[in-house]
Amino acid sequence: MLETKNQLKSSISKVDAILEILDARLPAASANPFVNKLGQDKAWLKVLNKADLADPATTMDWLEYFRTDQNTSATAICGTQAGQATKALNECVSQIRRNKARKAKVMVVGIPNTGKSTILNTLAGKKVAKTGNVPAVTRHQQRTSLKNNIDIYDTPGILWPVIEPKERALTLAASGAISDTAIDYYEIAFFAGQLLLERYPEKLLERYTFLDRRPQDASDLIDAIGKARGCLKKGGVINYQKASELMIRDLRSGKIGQISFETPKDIESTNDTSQNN
Ligand SMILES: Nc1nc2c(ncn2[C@@H]2O[C@H](COP(=O)(O)OP(=O)(O)OP(=O)(O)O)[C@@H](O)[C@H]2O)c(=O)[nH]1
Ligand SMILES: [Mg+2]
Repeated sequence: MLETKNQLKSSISKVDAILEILDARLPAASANPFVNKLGQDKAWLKVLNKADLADPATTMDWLEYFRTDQNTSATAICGTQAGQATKALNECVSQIRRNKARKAKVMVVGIPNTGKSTILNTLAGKKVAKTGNVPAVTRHQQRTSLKNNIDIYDTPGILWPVIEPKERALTLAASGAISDTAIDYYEIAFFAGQLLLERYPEKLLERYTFLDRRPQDASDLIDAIGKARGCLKKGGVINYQKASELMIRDLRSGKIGQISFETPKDIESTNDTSQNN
């Protein structure tokens, strides 16, 4: 971990610009606090990727929050869309003060599974980096030369050793940024289920048509999914692990709809609470 951090610190010092790839569904929880402290003198663009999976209205609120409250450049994209990825890269490169004859060096950073390598492939117009829907696919830094005199560097996603508070760890786990073996599936599904019931109950009813009413709580929801989808153990007992996996898979793939796990208001209320304590 320390080695990765030191490597990153030294790599960042050698580039002109940073594309910080966040998950649009969780732009605060997916921001690495360590990365934010590095390279403050660099051109910097926050990219809210996977915007196709996030609630569009909440993404607009996040962009407003970053641009206005944080005075930071930010954009939202779907990393597989060439037009959107190129626009983000150009926005980032345009911030660099350089002699145009010199190559611009841009580094893509972020936590695991936010879509860094996908964006790189989209920008390159061919598969130059391995991608996958599990964390820690990229193992080494990799340079790719793009058009317009730009060199882009893909990096392995990094997390920090202790993720606190627990809610943040669960948000990251629900999105797929933390390995599925790190936290109990039922706990992730329970957390995600509560969030869905509070914020997107209508989407749940649309996806799970077998629900004839809004479930009382997340355990009621997981129970209903287990029964309807035949996640049963011997003797007809519900297999909660399987039912949880099923729900999380639906959530991650967007089958429940465009879902944002957090809003700027959540951050403001967390800040207010910590200031009052
Ligand atoms: N729906 C959607 N999926 C995306 C988008 N960008 C990437 N993905 C998917 O997200 C998963 C992770 O993508 P990667 O590009 O491997 O992520 P990474 O940030 O390089 O991950 P590490 O190398 O593990 O740090 C893959 O299944 C991609 O297909 C996007 O904009 N929308
Ligand atoms: Mg990668």
